[in-house]
Amino acid sequence: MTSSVASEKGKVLEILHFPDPILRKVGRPVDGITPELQQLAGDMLATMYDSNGIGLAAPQIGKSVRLLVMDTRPRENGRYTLEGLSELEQTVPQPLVIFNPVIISRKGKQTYEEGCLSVPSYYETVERSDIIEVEGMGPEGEKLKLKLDGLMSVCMQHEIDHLDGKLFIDRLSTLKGQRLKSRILKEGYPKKEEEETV
Ligand code: QAP
Ligand code: CO
Repeated sequence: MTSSVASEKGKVLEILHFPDPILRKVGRPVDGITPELQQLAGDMLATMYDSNGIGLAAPQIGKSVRLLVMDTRPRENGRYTLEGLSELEQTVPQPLVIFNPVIISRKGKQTYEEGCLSVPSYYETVERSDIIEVEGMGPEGEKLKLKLDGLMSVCMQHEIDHLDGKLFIDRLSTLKGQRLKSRILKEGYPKKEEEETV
């Protein structure tokens, strides 16, 4: 793996859950890459892998900065494969670390049953753009321009929402969203042992 981000050595951080108010703050852009930000990206990857996630945004671990990490590659007994990834997805380096990501074009629509490490055990279908182009800065300060489809596109849009203080449960119909939020506020989240799809 040729990534300067030592995900294996990163610290596992605590993930904030809805309704934590930090998840509602808009993240500030980073000016330039620092060793602290590179360390943060490594810790976020470690945290994401530890929870079996495919994407994590800095506000989810309490940092209001415009940084997200992603790895949507299928994992087979500890190994990554590119099987099942679309042609476009195979062209994108993963794990992906991106600062200040901006969507510069969108095409078409797709739906996906999304979950979120900040809303554990709840899954709902969300409609988003199909193909997107994203610009941002990589972990060495290099300019990134990515074209994404499929799961990587969904995940990027979901994670950029976090940078704007938005959650996937805000993108459901008004009634569905309100019901889900009050249910979570009343019942909370299942404990790890009894975790199941609700
Ligand atoms: C966002 O979500 C996403 O409830 C990333 O018990 C989701 O990594 C993008 C997870 C779907 C695209 C499609 C959720 C793990 C992980 C849970 C995640 C859970 C354990 C969610
Ligand atoms: Co999320």
